[in-house]
Amino acid sequence: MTSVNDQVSASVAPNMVFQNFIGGRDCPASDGMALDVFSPVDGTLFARIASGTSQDIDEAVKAARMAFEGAWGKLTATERGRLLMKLATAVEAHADELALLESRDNGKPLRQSRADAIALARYFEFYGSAADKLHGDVIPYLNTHFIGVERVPHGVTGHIVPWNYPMQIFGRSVGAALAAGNATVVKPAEDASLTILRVSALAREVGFPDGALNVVTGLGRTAGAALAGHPGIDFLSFTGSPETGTAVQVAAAQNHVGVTLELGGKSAQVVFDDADLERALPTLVNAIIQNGGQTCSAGSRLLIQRGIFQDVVDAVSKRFRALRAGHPEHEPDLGPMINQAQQRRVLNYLERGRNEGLAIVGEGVVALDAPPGGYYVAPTFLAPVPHESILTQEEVFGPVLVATPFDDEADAIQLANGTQYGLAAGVWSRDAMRSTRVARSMRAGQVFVNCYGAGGGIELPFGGFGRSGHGREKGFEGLIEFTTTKTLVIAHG
Ligand code: TXE
Repeated sequence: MTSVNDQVSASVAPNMVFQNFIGGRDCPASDGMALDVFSPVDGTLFARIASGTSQDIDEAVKAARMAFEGAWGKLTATERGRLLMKLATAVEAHADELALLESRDNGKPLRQSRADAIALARYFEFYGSAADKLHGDVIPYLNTHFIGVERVPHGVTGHIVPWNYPMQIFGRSVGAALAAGNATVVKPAEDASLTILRVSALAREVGFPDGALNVVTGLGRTAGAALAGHPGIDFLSFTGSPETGTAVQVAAAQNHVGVTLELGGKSAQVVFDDADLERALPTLVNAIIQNGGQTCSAGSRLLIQRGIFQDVVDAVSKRFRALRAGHPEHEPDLGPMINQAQQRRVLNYLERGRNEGLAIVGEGVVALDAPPGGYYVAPTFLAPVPHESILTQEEVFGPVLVATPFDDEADAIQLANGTQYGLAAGVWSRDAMRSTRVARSMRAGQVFVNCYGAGGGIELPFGGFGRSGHGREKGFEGLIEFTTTKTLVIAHG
């Protein structure tokens, strides 16, 4: 029997081009061009993907429209749900293969990739089982009329997915869209397309009608922009940077369609002087180290009450010094950054922090097993960092944590809410009244008390305020986003 390792090694090679998936078929780019994909693990050429064109996007939108008006659109909600459940089972059965593929393509530690694959299966299960529970309403109105409000899909939805959690973000957005009855066109990130292509092949195997799910790989500025601006798209979902989010929203506005934007954050964890530190410390560190800090909801700012500031800084520094960035298949604390541009971006932020005179108080290592060409960054903890610092205000998207002291509850709330972002927040205190008060004052889409990022969060509405974007994904709220209503007014007397 071939091992998962042999299987994945045989399926990916620098001379192999992974094709688009349009109308149930693997298709090369319309102009035959392909993009090189470099492995973040060692910087070598690792695979090639189709460099999708606007013509490919057009083909994919047409295929989706045909499915929506044809075989896919004719299924009942229960039948759609069953297909998603079958896909969930298939993803779970292939979790080891998907995890290894993701770790090689994206550089995530294997355990994180595996967790992503399991979360993807759970998204399909959650949305599959919700598909036929999406009820409409009846409105009491004139006695002579019956009013029904039906929940209907938008039609053809476009999904622009980033590279940091390809499987999870694909699952939360495409899973919900399909459950609601939309046909979908997906543009994965150029640095992490392979698991999404593999899952699309599994969708074909379990019986999804051709065209219900289409994937066009390639560059954001070509394939991504063509998808965002395509007049045949009825709704868009985007996760990525605020700058690209603006371009996607402008494109959506030109076509008068809605869009959900999830654009990252600068989330604070507030540690009061009565916090259970034994419980808090591992979570405070993990919240920034998970996925190398390339997590939209990373806990990238610590706000610590002044009386315990130095003690907590010392304890976090100690933990940082034990952290190891290394080869994703050797169980490191974190793998490499996704690409050289992201590695440079993080190092550049650290340089700017040094220029501001900030002190590094805890630094991990790049392990000896990290191949020299890979995009590794040592985890870095800086304290004290003023609230106005660039490192406190801007999303670094790397393993960089900053700590700022605060005096009292009002001060903590003001600092926590004092960036342009508003995605997540954490509060650590044994005082239930205080932690509830503070949590309710946070301008963030999710607030955790005495925990952070607990569970996979598949069932929990997620999204931001301000620069973190708008609209909600995950949970039942995420399903609603992929529908609109149709009101039927029926005269009967
Ligand atoms: O993002 P982009 P990048 C943040 C994070 C990171 C920064 C830059 O701070 O350091 O963004 O990352 C597609 N029209 N986040 O450059 O460009 C692109 O192909 C349509 C936070 O990778 O936003 C990819 O599929 N699409 C974040 C996706 O957009 C376009 C996750 C995201 O890429 C496009 C990732 C265009 N003109 C980065 N240009 C989070 N919220 O979790 C690019 N794309």
